[in-house]
Amino acid sequence: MTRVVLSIGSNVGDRPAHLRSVVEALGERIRAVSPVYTTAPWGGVDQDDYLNAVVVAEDPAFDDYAWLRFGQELEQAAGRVREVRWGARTLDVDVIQCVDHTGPIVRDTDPTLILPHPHAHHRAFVLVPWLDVEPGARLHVDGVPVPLTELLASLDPAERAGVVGTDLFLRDEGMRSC
Ligand code: PH2
Ligand code: MG
Ligand code: MG
Repeated sequence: MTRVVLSIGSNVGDRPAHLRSVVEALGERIRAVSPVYTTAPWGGVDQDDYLNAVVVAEDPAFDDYAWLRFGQELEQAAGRVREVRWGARTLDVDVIQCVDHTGPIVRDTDPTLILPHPHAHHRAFVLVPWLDVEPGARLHVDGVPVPLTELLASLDPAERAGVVGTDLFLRDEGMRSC
């Protein structure tokens, strides 16, 4: 059993539909879905604004690599082509944190999966929606668990100002209350 925090983003094509495809694929495994934000592109590549959200999910049979593969399959299904690092994409599914019975999994030697996500702590587009659904959450930075509120407070205000709420929902009517 693992509990995962996924950051999902899209800045090409039908952005809400791409994000919804993740929620649909998770189905009953979803524990929380954040509001959707429109976010200024992070990483220095000139591109359109993203829609971003955070999803928390649990699966009794998944380890961290299974979540990675799950995300990659959905990225492929959304027609994603891997080209420019931090460039435009139909769908990006990033494993931010994965907790098993021992606590948050730490991986720092496998370039295909670094955990916790090495850039999460300086990305307002991850921290803001994650805080919405898990206000008490902490993220390990250099091995030390730090409350998300502290991480967010230490960001450049401009970074945070680039993350703006929308009235989009990722879950259909019947799922909103769960
Ligand atoms: N993803 C990136 C690069 N830059 N910027 C925003 N605002 N949102 C993203 O999801 C994003 C990004 C590549 O992973
Ligand atoms: Mg990413
Ligand atoms: Mg990614």
